Amino acid sequence: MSRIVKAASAQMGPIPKSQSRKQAVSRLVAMMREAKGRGAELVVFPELAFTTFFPRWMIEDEAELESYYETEMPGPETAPLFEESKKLGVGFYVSYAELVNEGGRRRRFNTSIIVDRNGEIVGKYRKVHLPGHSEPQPGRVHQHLEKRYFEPGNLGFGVWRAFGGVMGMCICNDRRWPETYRVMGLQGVEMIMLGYNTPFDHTGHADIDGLTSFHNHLSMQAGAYQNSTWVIGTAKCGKEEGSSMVGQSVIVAPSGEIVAMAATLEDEVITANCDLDIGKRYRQTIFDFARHREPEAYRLIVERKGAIAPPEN
Ligand code: CDV
Repeated sequence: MSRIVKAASAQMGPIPKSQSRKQAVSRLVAMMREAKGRGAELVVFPELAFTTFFPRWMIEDEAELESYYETEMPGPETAPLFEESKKLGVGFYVSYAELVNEGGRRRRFNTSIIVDRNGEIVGKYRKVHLPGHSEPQPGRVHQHLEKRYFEPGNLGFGVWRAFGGVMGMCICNDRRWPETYRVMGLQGVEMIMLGYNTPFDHTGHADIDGLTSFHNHLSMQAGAYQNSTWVIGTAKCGKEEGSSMVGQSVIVAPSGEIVAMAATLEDEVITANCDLDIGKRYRQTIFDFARHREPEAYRLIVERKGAIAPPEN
């Protein structure tokens, strides 16, 4: 018997600085309704989906900076999304800037959650791989100050039983790192959800930046295939406050094939029927971890006891 998750990726066009949370949430609600109309039970929204991508600016005024963070989830302005989720019976993934009192101090994380079809939070993740810098870089038109505004996530890469399968999540830059997928793969993940904000000028090197779209898909397709999992990657894209960001949100099958892709740089919903048992076939054959992985060999390499030194002659 196949296990189908009817899933959607709800890509967002730019959120201008002047746009309120309320307006951003109403865009998300509209896309959730559209996804439901197309039969979806799960919608994946972008990274930092309630505000503009504020790490592109050096913000010295603390009150202004903190205005981009959520201190509760749901809060008064984000609650309509949870209410709609419950009303429609549609779950979702969303990412937001989190401000929390933890361990006796104020802490800031780039966070995502999985919400079930009853509008209840079932999983929480905090971004591990923070790109960019902690100090503004001279000569850059747009900064990328995630290392200033967030600390690395402290929740690991968990998985959760939801939507009839084993669900995992990560956020944006995490998608480029094989460890992200593998840690979840070792826990039997069947679907990984992620959101991203990826400017086309992120390294400042034309040869690398020119491959932004290719590397976006390459990372997710490789992660999906090598870990026998569905991957749903959702962009916030288009020209936001002068910064151009990649779109091409995708739903990737465990084969590594893209089965749905956004065609615009605006708010756009794409859907696919994701059969979780496709992943099972890959996990039982080419990527049967128990039969084919060689943890002892990996350990030796990591400890530099073997396999690194070239032969004597
Ligand atoms: N928001 C991100 O994490 N963006 C990074 C860029 C800066 C490289 C990404 O990996 O897409």
